[in-house]
Amino acid sequence: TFDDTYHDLMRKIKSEGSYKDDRTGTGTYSLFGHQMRFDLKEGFPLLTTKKVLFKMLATELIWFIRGDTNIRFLLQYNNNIWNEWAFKNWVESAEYEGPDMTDFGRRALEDASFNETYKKEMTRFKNKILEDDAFAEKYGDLGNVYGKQWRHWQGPDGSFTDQLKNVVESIKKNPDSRRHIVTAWNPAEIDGMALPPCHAFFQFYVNDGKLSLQLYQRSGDVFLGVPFNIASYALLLELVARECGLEAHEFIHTLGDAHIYTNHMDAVNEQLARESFSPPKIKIKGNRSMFELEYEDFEVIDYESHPYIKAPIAV
Ligand code: UFP
Repeated sequence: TFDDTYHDLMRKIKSEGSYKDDRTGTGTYSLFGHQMRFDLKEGFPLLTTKKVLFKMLATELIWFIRGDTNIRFLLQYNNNIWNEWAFKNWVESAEYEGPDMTDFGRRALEDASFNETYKKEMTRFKNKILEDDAFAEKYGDLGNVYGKQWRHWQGPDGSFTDQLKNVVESIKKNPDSRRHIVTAWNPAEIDGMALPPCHAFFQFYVNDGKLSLQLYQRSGDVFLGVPFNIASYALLLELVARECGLEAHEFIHTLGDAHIYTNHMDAVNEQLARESFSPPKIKIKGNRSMFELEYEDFEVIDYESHPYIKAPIAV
């Protein structure tokens, strides 16, 4: 099953991974280069040995596909995964006059009373993004993130490329092409980015009426990030296949630095001890183009899972 494919990676890191320090100061067990294959005929790869929040990855994917880079859209779905990046820009700006938020991520974990102040400031920030158009435009926009690279890639001469529309057109017109590529890795813009793209580069492949997608992910937090990344790209493959009148075949997930943070080991062992259920199915309702889809057009059918497992995120 899909869960086995994922559990194999966790087991392999446990047995063959080497200890490695990392940017966040947490420490990881890591190995370099691993590939997983998910055949979408078997269902939709939303893991069942822990609950994965489909709404979060689906609304994020729609956000990328729209080329939107402003967290306001995500907040409208109560999706908070990108908040910290926008909040950082706000509290570091000249206009911010609230309590000192220097190094808020680490301090919120270590200091309970600071955490209260931080949560209050974050709530105010979120409400202001939702209510105040000018504020949202100025402080909700993350700039050079996936949506921009997929839909408005800016070349050195200032011209824009819509990589996602182009790849859909090339799959339709010239299915045998070996150039069906989208890249979020834009070397000229990496320096100005808070988080250089993790899922950096993907390619489509057409054979016998079936479409496959391979992703190169340079860095994977195997416990927290990867389950999300698997479902997100499987969903993207479903959407592009539907758009092109093809059957969705394999999602191939290639990882560079595949790591488990040392403080996730107990959570990993808890998950490994669980038996999987059969995978759910995904339904895309109506006939809107993938570029106009709304979250309400998706339906996950028969998703049975073990409970969510909490683990600290490394920032
Ligand atoms: N990470 C993922 N998937 C993602 C994402 C981040 O696994 O989609 F955005 C993890 C990988 C790594 C950290 O643990 O976030 C990014 O840190 P770095 O840039 O140092 O690789």
